[in-house]
Amino acid sequence: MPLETPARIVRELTSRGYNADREAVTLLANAEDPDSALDRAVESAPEHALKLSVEHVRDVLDTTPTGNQNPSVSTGAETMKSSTTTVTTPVETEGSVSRNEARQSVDIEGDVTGQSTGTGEYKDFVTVFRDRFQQLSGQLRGRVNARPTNAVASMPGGSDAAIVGMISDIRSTASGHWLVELEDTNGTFPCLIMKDKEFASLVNELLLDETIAVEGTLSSDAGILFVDSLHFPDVPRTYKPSTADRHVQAALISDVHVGSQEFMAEAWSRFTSWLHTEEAEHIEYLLIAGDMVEGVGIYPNQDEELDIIDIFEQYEKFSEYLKEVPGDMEIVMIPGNHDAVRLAEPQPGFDEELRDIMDVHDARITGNPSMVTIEGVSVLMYHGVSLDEVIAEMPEEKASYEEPHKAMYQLLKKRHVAPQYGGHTRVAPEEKDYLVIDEVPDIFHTGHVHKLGFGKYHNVLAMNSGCWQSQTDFQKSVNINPDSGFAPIVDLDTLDVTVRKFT
Ligand code: D5M
Ligand code: FE
Ligand code: ZN
Repeated sequence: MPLETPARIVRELTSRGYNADREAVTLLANAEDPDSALDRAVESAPEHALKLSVEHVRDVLDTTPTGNQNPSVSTGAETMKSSTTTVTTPVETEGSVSRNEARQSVDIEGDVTGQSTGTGEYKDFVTVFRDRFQQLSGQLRGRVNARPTNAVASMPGGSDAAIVGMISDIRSTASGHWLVELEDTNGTFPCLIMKDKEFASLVNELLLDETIAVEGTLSSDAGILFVDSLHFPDVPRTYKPSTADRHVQAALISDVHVGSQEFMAEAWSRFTSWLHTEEAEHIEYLLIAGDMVEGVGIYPNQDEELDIIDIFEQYEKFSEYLKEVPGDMEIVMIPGNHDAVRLAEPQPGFDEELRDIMDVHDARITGNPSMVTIEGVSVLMYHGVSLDEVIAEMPEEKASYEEPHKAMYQLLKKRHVAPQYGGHTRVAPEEKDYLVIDEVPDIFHTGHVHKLGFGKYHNVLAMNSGCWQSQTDFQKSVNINPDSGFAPIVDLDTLDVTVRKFT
């Protein structure tokens, strides 16, 4: 089989257990006899090497009789433009450009890995909820003149008052108004939102357990607060995101689901081959927001659709696919609900055994969620299990599978990645609440719902990446049409987005 294209070189190297810098791949592809050049490069590779370096390949090529160094180039570019997306089939190009590894930078904060202290006892839940309340009420207190619920209860009837609390109950009254009960560390207080208030439509955005502030007037017996205004912790409207100081891009993906019969191996390889081309030379980061593998026993009857039934074999296969990614790209990944870590959030990054399996590419593995800063741009990575909940609880126009980024806006507004406790999202009690969005991110990256959608919320780029799995039987049964085989690319210097399709 001729090996004239970078894509084939990559696949061949991968099958032999090697990863390579893009420049090394290009050199091999441009060699007169790529087949034998690759053979020799692999044979003479240093012992224990996982990655073929440019220098090594150059040495190998220098010792060959030289000939025509021009590769055969096949171009098949086909570009379709919509208002926000460019959809292109990958092109194989010549040239030998390498990424600027010296300038790449990745910092990680808010990672629970190795920090977990929770034992799952009741007191731990009390601790984590207190911490959540402290963090979020702190964000709100500067904006209203709030008093504790017990102090409000002893104020004279008719006074103006403000409360910051977690929502412990939402009920509609017989006359169609809304009774929202707020809880703080001193007790609870009933707050009435009249249906004719201009902000009454905000009630359908409220989730149990989220922290809000209200201002209003007390009833004559000071037993209830008539709400005049409602505040979310929110992202300031004037938030100015940081950007990179050079033209560099990141591919934001998630939900690879290796091991599933529906994993789209061809689309994946088209994507990774494209990463080796000149068109992708500015893409220096690959962020993967969870669900690397299909896992086992995640959903009922899932085993009927498994291609690989052993979880470790799934990760081994995943790591084979990871090797196809150019060696000079930085990869950061977090787990999702299909991965082999605890389901409860915050989820720690993978354990040593799985890290060993996946260390082919020096990928950074961190917890779900984590704040990852790349070249000064902070990216909050969160798998997104709570999105199902937000979508289920809210009206279509505020959050839907068709516009998953709007559900993300709600999380930003509530400054918490899993505001409602006790539904789909399992929360593990820790000393601090890792799920609070304490710092506003420049980019918020999630996945999980297998739909592609993005947009800006108060200047923060919310990106829900699609998946690399075609429609499963379950998804067919509930009419979920996944967006499979897309790679959204973000310019880190402008936060502009281009979407590439690989199916
Ligand atoms: O889930 C992908 C999406 O599909 C996410 O919105 C949940 C939903 N999903 C998929 N399978 C099931 C089952 N069996 N029950 C309920 N919801 C499901 P992911 O977990 O990323 O595969
Ligand atoms: Fe998934
Ligand atoms: Zn998921």
